[in-house]
Amino acid sequence: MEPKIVKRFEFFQDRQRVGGSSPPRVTKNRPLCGVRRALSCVLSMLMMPSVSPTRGQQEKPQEAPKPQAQSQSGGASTGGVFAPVLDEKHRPITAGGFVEGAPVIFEDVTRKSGLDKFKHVSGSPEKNLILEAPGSGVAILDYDNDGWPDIYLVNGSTFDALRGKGKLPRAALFHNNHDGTFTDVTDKAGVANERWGFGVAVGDYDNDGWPDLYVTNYGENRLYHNNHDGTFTDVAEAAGVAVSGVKPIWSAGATFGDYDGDGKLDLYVTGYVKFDLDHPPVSGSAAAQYNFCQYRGKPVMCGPRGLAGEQNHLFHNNGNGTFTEVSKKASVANEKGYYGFGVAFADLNDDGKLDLAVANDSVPNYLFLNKGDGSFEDVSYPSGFALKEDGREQASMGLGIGDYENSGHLSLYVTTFSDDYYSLYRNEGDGNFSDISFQAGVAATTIPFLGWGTGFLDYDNDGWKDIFAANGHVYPGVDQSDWGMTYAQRPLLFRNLDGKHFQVVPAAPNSGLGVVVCARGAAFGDLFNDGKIDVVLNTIDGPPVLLRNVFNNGNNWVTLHLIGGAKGPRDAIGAKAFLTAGGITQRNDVISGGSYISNNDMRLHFGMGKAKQVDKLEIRWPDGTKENVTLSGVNRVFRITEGKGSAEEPLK
Ligand SMILES: [Ca+2]
Ligand SMILES: [Ca+2]
Ligand SMILES: [Ca+2]
Ligand SMILES: [Ca+2]
Repeated sequence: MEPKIVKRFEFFQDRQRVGGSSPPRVTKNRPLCGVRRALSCVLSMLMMPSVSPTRGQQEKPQEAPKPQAQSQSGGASTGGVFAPVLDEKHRPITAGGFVEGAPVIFEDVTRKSGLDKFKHVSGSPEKNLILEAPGSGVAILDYDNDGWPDIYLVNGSTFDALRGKGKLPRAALFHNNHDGTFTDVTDKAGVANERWGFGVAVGDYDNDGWPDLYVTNYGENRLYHNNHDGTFTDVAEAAGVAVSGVKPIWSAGATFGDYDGDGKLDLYVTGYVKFDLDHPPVSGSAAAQYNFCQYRGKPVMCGPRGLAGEQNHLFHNNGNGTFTEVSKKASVANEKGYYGFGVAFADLNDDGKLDLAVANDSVPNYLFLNKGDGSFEDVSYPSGFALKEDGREQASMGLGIGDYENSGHLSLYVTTFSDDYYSLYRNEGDGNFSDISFQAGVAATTIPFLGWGTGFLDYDNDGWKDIFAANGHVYPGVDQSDWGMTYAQRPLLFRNLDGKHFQVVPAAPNSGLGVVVCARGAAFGDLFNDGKIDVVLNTIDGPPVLLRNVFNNGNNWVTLHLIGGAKGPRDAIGAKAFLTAGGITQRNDVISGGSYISNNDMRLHFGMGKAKQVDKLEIRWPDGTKENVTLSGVNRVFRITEGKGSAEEPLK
C-alpha cells in the first residue's frame, strides 16, 4: 500500500473541511491542504490558540475517508485498513508531524515534579497475552483535604508475581507539595495495591468528607477507605465489593454515583474478559475459540473478540459500610458478555437521575437510562450510542463526558482502535446521541492513532471545552510494520472553535503535545491551582507523564469545589453547575470515573475568556435542590457548600 506523505502543516489543517467537496479518499500523496492554501494553513496554525472562536467559518463538513480494505477479523480492530500517513521526515504521523514554532500548550514536567519515580509494569514487553495490553488508570484526588490535588497511579504486574514468584509491583500515591513537586507517600498511605491493577475511581462512599479510592484488579479489587490521617485501609472484602471468585476475575472501569437518590454513593464496576491463567488465550487454542489471532494478516495476541466477557457489577450502598450486589435486578449486569472499559455515572437525559455510559471494547457501547425505580433501561441502540454513524461497533476504550456545545446537555467522546476514528456523540438534548465526529472535525486525524484516556477540558479557558486524547498501540510489533503506526504515540488535542467545530492543536517539538509514549490512563485537573488544566498520563511499562499547562492568554477562570448537604453525597457526585459569564452558559458535572478507567479532579473548572465576573451560577445538587450562588471574584478556587453559598477555598 502506498503511503501518504503529508507536508509539515497539512496534517494539522482540517483536511476534509479545507480540501473541498470531493471525498478524501485515501490515495497516494494526496495533498491535504494544497499549495495555494499553504499560507492560510500556516497562519491558521500559528494563530490557532489565540484567535477567538469564529462561528460559521467552516462551510464543508468532514467526510469519512474510505478504507482500502476491510480489516481481518479477530483481535480488537473493528475498522478498515488505511494507507499509512507519514510526515515529511517519513515518520508515521502517530510519532511525528511536529510543527516548529507552534505554541507550547503543555510542558512535560514529569522529572521536575518527581513523578518519574513511578514505573508501570505490565507483563512482558512482547505482549503475547491480552492481560498485558490494556494498562492502567490514574486518579487526581485531594486525599488529605489540603486544597491541592494529589495523584494516584495504578500499576500492573507480571506473570511471575501472579504466581507468587518475583517482586510485587506497587501502585503509587503522590502527595502534592504545593511547589510543583510531588512526594511518593504510598508506604505511609498503604495503597500499594500489589495486585495486577487496572482502573481507579474516587468517591466518598461513607460521606465522612474524605475521598476514598476504589481500585480494580485482575484478582480482588480494593476499596481503600480514607482514615483522615494520610492512611487508608482496604475494606473491600468487608464491604462486599472485592469481586472475587474461585479464579481471579478481571475488573476494569469503575464509577461512584447515587443512582437511587438515597444520599449514599453506589458503585458500578465494569468487567473486561474472562481470563484463565491456566488456559491462556493463545492463537488457535480452545481458550481463543480456535481463532487465529491476527491484525492486518499478522499474528497478534488474541482478544477481546472470541473471548467471553466478564460481568459488570452494580453495588448498592447500604449506608453501614457494606454494599449489596444488585446488577441483575437493576438490569446492568452485562448479560451480553461485552468487554467493558471506561465508564461513568452521569445524567445524560437530564431527568435528575444518574445514567450509566460504558465504553465497550470491540462491541457496541452501553447506555443505561435510570428508570428511577432502582433499575435501568438498556437504550444503547435507540440512543445512538451503541454504534458509530455507519452502524458498526468500535473498539471503545476511553469515555469523555462534557457539554462542549454549551447547550446544557452532556455529549460523549469515545477513543478507539487504530484504523478507526474516535467518535463524538452529540447529545440531541433528550438523551439521544448523534455521531457527528466528521462534521465536528475530530475524527479523520485520529484514524492512525489508538486512543485511551480522554476528556473534555477547556485548556485555553475560553469557555469552550476542548478534547484531549492519550494514545498508544497495543501491539508492539506495529513498530516493525510499514502501516504508519507506532507503539508509542503522541497525544492529540482538539481546540473547540465555536461549539460545533474542532481543530487539531499542532504539537510543538519537545513540548507536552510532542511527547511520544505508550499511554493508557489519563486524568485532567488543575494540579497547581493556577487556573490551567493539566494532564497526567499513566503509560504502559514506563514512567507516567505529567503535562503542565503553561499556555498563557490571560483568560479568566473559576474552579468550584462542591460539598453536598445532608441529603446527598457529601462529595456532590452527580451535582451540576451552570455558570453564565461573557454571554454564554456553561455546564460542568461532578463525575467519578470516566476517561480510560481513570478519575479526573472532581472540582469544576470554568474558563471565562475575558469576562471579569460571573453573572449567574446555579448549582443543581444531587438531592434535587437548586441553589443560586454568588462568587466574590474570579481566578480563584471557591468552595460551595450546599445551602451555605460560596467561600474562598482554604489552601493549606
Ligand atoms: Ca492534597
Ligand atoms: Ca470517606
Ligand atoms: Ca445510593
Ligand atoms: Ca477551549
